[in-house]
Amino acid sequence: MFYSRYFIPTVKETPSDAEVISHQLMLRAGMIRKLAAGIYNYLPLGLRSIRKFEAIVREEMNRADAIEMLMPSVQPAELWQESGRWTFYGKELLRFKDRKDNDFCMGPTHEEVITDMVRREIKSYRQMPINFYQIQTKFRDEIRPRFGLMRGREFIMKDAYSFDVDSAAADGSYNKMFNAYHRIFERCGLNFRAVEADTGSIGGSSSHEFMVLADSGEDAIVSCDACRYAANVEKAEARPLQPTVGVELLSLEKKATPEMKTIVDVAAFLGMSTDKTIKTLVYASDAGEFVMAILRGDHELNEIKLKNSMGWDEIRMATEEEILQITGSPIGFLGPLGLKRPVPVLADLAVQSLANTVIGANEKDMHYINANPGRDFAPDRYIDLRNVQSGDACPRCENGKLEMWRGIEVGHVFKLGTKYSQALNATYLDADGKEQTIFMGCYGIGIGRTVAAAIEQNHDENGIIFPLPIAPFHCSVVAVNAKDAGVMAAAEEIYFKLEKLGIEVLFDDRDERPGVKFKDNDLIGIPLRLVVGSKGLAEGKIELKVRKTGEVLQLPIEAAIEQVRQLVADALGCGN
Ligand code: 9G3
Repeated sequence: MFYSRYFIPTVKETPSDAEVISHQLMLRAGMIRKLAAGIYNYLPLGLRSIRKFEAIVREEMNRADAIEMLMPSVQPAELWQESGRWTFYGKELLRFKDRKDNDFCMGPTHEEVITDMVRREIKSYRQMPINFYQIQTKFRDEIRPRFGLMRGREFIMKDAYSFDVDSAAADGSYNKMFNAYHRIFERCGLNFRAVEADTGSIGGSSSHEFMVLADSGEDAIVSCDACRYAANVEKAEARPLQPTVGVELLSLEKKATPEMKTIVDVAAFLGMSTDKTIKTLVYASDAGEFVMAILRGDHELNEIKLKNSMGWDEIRMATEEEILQITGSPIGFLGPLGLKRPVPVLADLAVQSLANTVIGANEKDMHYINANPGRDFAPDRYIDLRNVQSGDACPRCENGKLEMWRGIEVGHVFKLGTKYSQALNATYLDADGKEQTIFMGCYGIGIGRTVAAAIEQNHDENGIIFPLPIAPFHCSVVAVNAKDAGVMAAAEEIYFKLEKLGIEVLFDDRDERPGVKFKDNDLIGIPLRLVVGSKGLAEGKIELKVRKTGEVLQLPIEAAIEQVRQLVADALGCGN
C-alpha cells in the first residue's frame, strides 16, 4: 500500500478525553474516530487490525468445528418476552418500534435468536453436538462508555452457541471452545489468564473469563503462584483459616465507644488490630428482603458472593432508615446481638476463627468486647463472603499463595445448561424417541476490545508495538528522501519484491521530512521497518529495524528482504 494514496490521519497531541493509553494511541494512529459516545468509525488502519484478529478467531472457531452463520442485529421483542429478559434488562437494552409499532431491540447478545432458530431446526440427538458462531455488531447502552473500543456501546463480538444432548456432552463442547480461546489469544502474543468467573445475569452453571493482564484493566483477578488456579476476585474462593484454639474465652462486656464509627477507630480506641474485630453490614434485595453480613474487620465483603448465597438477582446496601428499623442503631455500631427485627445473619468463614472479638452492640456509641461466635451469637450460616487478598492461601493447593492482577476481559465462556432451551422449549428426540431438553453453552470474544487490549500490553513512548499477527501491515518501507529518484526507485522495487513474497507492506512514499516519517511509523506500530536512504544504497545496503526490540541491522538489500520474510513467517507461526 502506498502511504501517499492511503488514509492514516495521525495526530501528534494526546486527545484529552482518552483516559487509557490504547484509546489515546488508536486515536493518534488514525485507527478510530468517535461518531458518538461509545460509537466509533473503524478507519482503514484500525479496520485492517480488526479484520486480522477476526481471521484468527474464524480459523480457530472453524478448527473447533464451530459453524459460521450471521444473525440479525435487530431482534423482535417477542423472543425476549418468551425468555423473560425483556423486563429483566433496563435501559442498557436499546429498544425501538418499527413502522407498524412492533417492539424490537438492538441485539446485545443472541441467546434468544439462536435458540429460536435451533428449536425449529434441531429435532434429533443425531444432529448434535453442533455449535454456531457469528462475528457481528452488538449494542449495549452502557451508562458510561469509555476507553475507546474497550467499553463501547456498539461493538463487534464473536459469539458462539453450542447445543448438546446432555450436560456431559455440553462439557465437551465447552472444553473445545476453552481450548480454541487459548489458541486464539496465544496466536496474538497476548499475556492472558483464563479465570473462573461468576456467571452474572446470563445464568447457567459456570463460566471462565479470558483476561489480558494490564494495569488499566477494570477487573481484579488472582492466580496461584504454585498451581493453575486462577479466578476473577468476584468468584475467587478464600481458604478457611485455621481456628484459634486454646484461647481463654473472656466474659462479654459492653464498652462505650463514643463517636467511634469505623472499624479502624474502634480497633484503635480499644487498642486492638482490625483483624481481631468484626464488621457488620446490612444488605437488601430489590424484593425487600434483608440480610446481615458479618466479616473480620480487615476483610472486604464480596457483594456478588452475598447476592449468590441469598439467591438474589440484585443487591444493594440497606439505607440508614432500614438499618435503624432492623437494628435500632445508627450505622457504626451494628452487630447480630439484640436485633429489633430478625434478619438472616451470614458470617464469612474467617469469623469462625475469631475469639474475644469486638462487635457493634446495636446501640449508639456502644460495642461489645470479648464477643465469641458460638457462645454469644450464632450466625445462620458460615459461608465464603469476602474478597480474597494478595498473599491469601490458595484454596486449591497446599502451599500456593494468591497473587492479584488487573485484567481486561476479552473473552467469556459459559455453561448455560437448559436456561434458554427450557424457556424457549428447544427440545430433541433421543435414541428412544423420548423428548429431551437441549443443553447449551455460549462463548464471546470482544473483537475491538482485544485489539485495544493488545495495544495496552504492547506500546512504548513512541506509540503502538503491534504483535505481528494482528498488525495492520507486516512491514513498512520508508524512502528517506522522496525527492531522490534513485532512492524512490530502489524503495519501490523492494516494496514490490516483498509484496510478491506475500508480505503486507506499507510503503511510505510521502514527500515528508524523514523525522515525520519515522515518528508516524513508530506511532502506528508496524512491527518491521526497512529504511532506504542514498547513503546506505551507495554501499548496496538498507536498514532493517525491529519495532519491538529496537534492533537495527544494516543489510544488503536481498538479505534484508529475506530477513523480513523469515521474521514474518516466524511471527505467524508458519516458520519453515
Ligand atoms: C442484555 C444486555 C446486556 C447484556 C446481556 C443482555 C451481558 C447479556 C451476558 C452475555 C452472555 C454471553 C453470548 C456471548 C458471550 C456472552 N450483557 N450479557 O446477556 F440484554 Cl442489554 O452476553 N452471550
